[in-house]
Formats: sequence, structure tokens, C-alpha cells
Amino acid sequence: MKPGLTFVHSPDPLYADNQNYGVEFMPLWVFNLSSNLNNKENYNITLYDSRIHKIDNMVESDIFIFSGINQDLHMINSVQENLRTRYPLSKFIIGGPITWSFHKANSLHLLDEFDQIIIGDGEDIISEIIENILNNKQAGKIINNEKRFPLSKSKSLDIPFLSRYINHYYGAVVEVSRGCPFLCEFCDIRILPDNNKSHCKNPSIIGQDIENLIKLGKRQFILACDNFIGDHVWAEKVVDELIRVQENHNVYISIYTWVTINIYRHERLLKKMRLAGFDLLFIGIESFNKNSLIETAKVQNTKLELISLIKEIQSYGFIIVAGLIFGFDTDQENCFDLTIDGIKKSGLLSGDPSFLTALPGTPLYRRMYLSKRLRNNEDLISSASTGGIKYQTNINYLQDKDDFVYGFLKFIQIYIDGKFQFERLDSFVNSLNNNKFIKLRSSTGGFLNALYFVFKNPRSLVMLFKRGVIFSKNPIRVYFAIKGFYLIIRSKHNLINQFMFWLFSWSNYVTKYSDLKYEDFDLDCVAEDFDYAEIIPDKYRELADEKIPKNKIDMQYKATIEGLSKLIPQKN
Ligand code: B12
Ligand code: SF4
Repeated sequence: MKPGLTFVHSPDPLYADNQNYGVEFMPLWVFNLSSNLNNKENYNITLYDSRIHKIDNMVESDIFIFSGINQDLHMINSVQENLRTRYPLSKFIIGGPITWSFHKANSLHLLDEFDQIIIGDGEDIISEIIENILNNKQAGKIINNEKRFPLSKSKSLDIPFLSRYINHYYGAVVEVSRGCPFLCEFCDIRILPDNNKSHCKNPSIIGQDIENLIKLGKRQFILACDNFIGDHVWAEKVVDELIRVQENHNVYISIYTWVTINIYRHERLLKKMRLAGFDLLFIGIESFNKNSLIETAKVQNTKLELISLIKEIQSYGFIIVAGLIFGFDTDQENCFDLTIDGIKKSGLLSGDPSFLTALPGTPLYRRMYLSKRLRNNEDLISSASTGGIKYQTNINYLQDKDDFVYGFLKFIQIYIDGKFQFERLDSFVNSLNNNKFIKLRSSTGGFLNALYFVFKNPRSLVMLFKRGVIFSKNPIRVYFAIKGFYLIIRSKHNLINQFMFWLFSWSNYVTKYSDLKYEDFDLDCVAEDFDYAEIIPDKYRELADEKIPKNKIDMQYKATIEGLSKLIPQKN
């Protein structure tokens, strides 16, 4: 009998439901690793996804292959324990972002029950790992693969394996690049080995994957990357390829991806991206407080006036999903008002605020560690280090806890209010007035299909129903939702997809935040006698050990110091 390999995807159900609005995405790592297995035909390969399969139906396998992100720790360990009890002779291995991050946080012991823990890219090593285990060759409990896989050598996805499961998932996810050239102090993407620059897949492989998935009936795509325009020349080649594939098949898709604000400069690329189906762009806006952006070295957001750049990008029809962060050292009490004002003026349709968290391995983590501002709670390693729990952070903030929490609670009241939501929609519609709008060629954009998937899943349907009830409890909200609809149908463009997205995000914020109270926050601030000179600890620069050019380390350091030093005389 062939040896059995079972890929296990077990995200924490609470997070998975809340963060993805009940929509289920395919676990890309599974189909990536399986396509890199040599002699696949020699194994019996299956997938267990806790969102769609029952654990009781899982059969024995020689090796159970796990992956995950930090916030899934408890679910991963509980599935592993269940299987180990039933199948004590099987081997259990784990890799993925959770292992890299826990390694950085010195917390790998939390995954101790696994036979092997693998850190780093899997493409080049997965076959050997499997063979070694099957042949009882000792390879050590922890394998740290620091060598990055050259993405230009990527294979296309394992379509035969994927096609057995694809219909369970909403749309499809295709990886296109890794890495980002920017230097944000809080970011754990730029600090992965050799990840402070773009590593790009061959555009023709991307085209091939999309084409295969189109043939499987997929129309909504996530292009997984850290920054799609980290190499904008390559990005344009990818976009050309995507247009070609769609025109060949006369089938049009919609796309979500990650970019940075400097995309505003690339007019031709932006136009082509609309023609290729790019619909939603995640952009780290982070803050409307310029000094906070300087402090965190997100200098690309400070070059020109942020609001006009957002409007410029939106004017093509894109919906920007904004990353917004509170809790920067230079955030003052007015940070909440600044954000409300910034969203209103720019017309951002979406953006779920989160609290600044020091992710293991980042310069921010080092700064917080050196200035003794890290909160030592083991729970924070698995949850806050992903930013997964919204009301928690592992840093002692400079702002007073009560001011911060009450400020946020007040912010939330405005944020879910009908008038504010209408104003942001109105401002969005106004940003489309410069004749740059390009209609998507896919019929509905992604939204209606997402709803279809929600309807297929009883748990998501209950969530949707609850959302509807909570939302419509307040007649003022209903009034502004109708007013929003009226605004959209009067617009000269077809904005129904944008409207649906606005309404869905808004109702999601209402569900999530309506009952938020002081007790829901697990955060703290520095002690009263904290010495503000400590916010730039002595060894902050000296201990920077990232393997990136020295001048880049200096650039980030300089920006952070510039932002923070304004604060020291103010506070002392
Ligand atoms: C696409 C994506 C999403 C999509 C998810 C699509 C999906 N399929 O599930 C969406 C937009 C929904 C999303 C949401 C979130 N995401 Co996300 N996402 C990504 C992104 C950009 C790509 C992930 C991916 O598929 N990459 C391609 C695959 C092939 O890479 P991989 O999984 O890392 O696998 C490789 C290696 O790790 C290794 N490997 C993996 N497993 C194993 C196992 C073994 C045995 C071996 C040997 C090797 C191995 O081999 C693979 C090939 O090299 C990553 C960033 C990135 N560039 O990776 C963030 C990332 C995974 N997300 C992250 C986070 C925090 C989130 C959210 C919590 C954000 C939020 N606050 O809402 C939510 C969680 C949603 C949920 N509950 O499921 C973090 C996780 C950090 C961490 N350590 O926990 C990441 C790493 C970004 C970051 N650095 O901040 N995300
Ligand atoms: S732009 Fe985004 S991905 Fe790039 S370093 Fe900053 S936060 Fe990280």
C-alpha cells in the first residue's frame, strides 16, 4: 500500500469566521507543497480542512502535515492531540508562518507535541523531509531552512489534487510574489530572510494557474503577495498576461491583492489593472497622523498628501481596503478624530482598525523589548502577535490606558454611525469624478459570489442573519443605507459592487463593535514614572541584525528617531 500523507488545515473557527466574514478560502500552502513533492504518484495524498471535513472521519495516515498562523495555535494543537491519540504510530510535522514567528519569539515549545518543526520555505525541502520520515532517517526535531526558495523557479499549482476540493472554497488563491522593499518598523514581512525585496514568479506560470482555475469555474481571485508592485515592471507583465488569458477565454475575473500607496504614480499600470479585473486593493494606510507614519518609517505614505493619493487611486474604481493602526508612540488623543476625518475626506470604503502590536523579530519588537515595554503574557504570543484579537496588544502604550480605550470606544460609535458611513460613501463617489473610472469586465465583481458561498454554509448564514437583525435594529442606520443606495443608483457609473461592499463592511463593524465595552480591552500603558528617553533605547540601532544593506537599516532608524524625538521634549 502507498504511504499516506494528509495535509491538515485547521484554522481557529472563531477567527476564521469573524475575519473572513464567513467566506472560506483554499489553503494555498497545501497545493503549493503537494506540487513540489517528487514522485507524487507514490503516495496517497489527502487534505483534511477542519472547516469542511469532520475530524471523526479522518483515517490513519503515515504523516500528518500541518501548517498555520499564530492565532490558530490552540486549534492546531487540539487537532494534533486528537489524531495522535487515535493514530499513535503516525508522524506529525508542522511548518508555515506560525513556526517562523514562534521561532523568533522563542516560543517553539508551544508546538512541542509535533515530531518535527520546519521553519522557512518548503518547496525545496518537502520531498526530502517526507522521504526521511518514511525511511526512519533521523533529521532533528527542528529544521531551520534559511535558504529562500527562488520563486522564479515555482511550479504551477497541483491542479489534479486541487480540483478534488476546489468547489468547497470561495474563488481561488494564487501566489504571485514574496517580499516588500519598504521598511515599516512594525512589519514582520520585510524581516524574513531575503524578503526586503520582491521575489517574483514567472508571469507565464501565474497565467497558467489562473487559466487552469478559470477552467475549473473560478472567477474570484486573491493574488497572494506582500506587495504586488514591489517590482512594478514585473507587475505590468503579470497584468498583461492576466488580460491575455481572460480575453482568450472571453471570461472575466475579479482580483484582490496587496499594494502600497506609491501605486498612484503608475497610471498605465492602474488602468491595465482595472482591465485585468483588480477590484479590491489592500493598502497599509496605517495613520492619518504624519508623525506616526514617520515614526514607523512608512515614509512612502508621507511623500504627498495621503488623502489626495487615496482619492486618486480610488478614481479608477478600486476599493481600497485600508490597514489602520492605533497605538503608535506619537499618537496623541486626537488620533481617533484624525482617522475619522481622514476616512471621511478620502472616501475610504473599508478599513478595520487594529492596535499596534510588536511582532517577534521586528525592529519595533526590539525597541519595545529594550525599553522594557513588552507585556509578558504567553497568550499574547499566539494571538496578539498576529494582531488577531482586536482589543489586545503586547506593548505598553505611551497614551494613558483610559484615554486610549475611551477614545477608541468613542471612535467606534462614530465609525458605525449611519451619518459617518454615508459621508464616507459620498466622498468615495465624489472621488470618481475625474473621468478615470474603468468599469470591471467581470459581471458582478466578487461580492455576489461571496454571498452565494455564505448562503451555502449554515454557520455563515446564521452570521449573516444576525448581522441583518443587529444592523436593522437602528432605524437611522437603515435610513442611511437606503440613502446610500439612492446615491449609488444616481451615480453615472455602475457602482453596485462598491455599494454592496460598503454595506457589508459597515454591517460587519456594527456586529463586531456594537457591544464593545471597556472590559473587552486587554492593553496597558507605561508606568507613571516611565522615563521617556527610553522610547529610543541606547542599543536600538546597534542590535539591528537584519541581513539587509546597512544603509536601509540606517534609513529606517533615522525615520523612527525623527518621529520619536519630537516626542521627547514634549513629554518631559
Ligand atoms: C493570502 C493571505 C491571506 C488571505 C488568506 C487566503 C487563504 N488561503 O487562506 C486572507 C486575506 C483571507 C488573509 C487573512 C488573514 N491573514 Co493573511 N496572509 C496571506 C499572505 C499574503 C499569503 C499566504 C499564502 O498563501 N502564501 C503562499 C504560501 C505558499 O506560503 P506559506 O503558507 O507561508 O507556505 C510556505 C512556507 O511557509 C512553507 N510551509 C508552510 N506550511 C508548511 C508545512 C510544512 C510541513 C513545511 C515543510 C513547510 C511549510 O512552505 C510554503 C512554501 O514555501 C500571507 C503573507 C505571505 N506573503 O505569506 C499573509 C499572512 C499569512 N496573514 C497573516 C495574518 C495575520 C492574517 C489575518 C489574521 C489578518 C487579520 N488580522 O485579519 C487573517 C486571518 C484570516 C483567517 N482566519 O484565516 C500573517 C500571519 C502571521 C503569523 N505568523 O501568524 C501573514 C504571514 C502576513 C504577515 N506577515 O503579517 N491572509
Ligand atoms: S509596506 Fe507593508 S509589507 Fe512593506 S514593509 Fe511596510 S508594512 Fe511591510
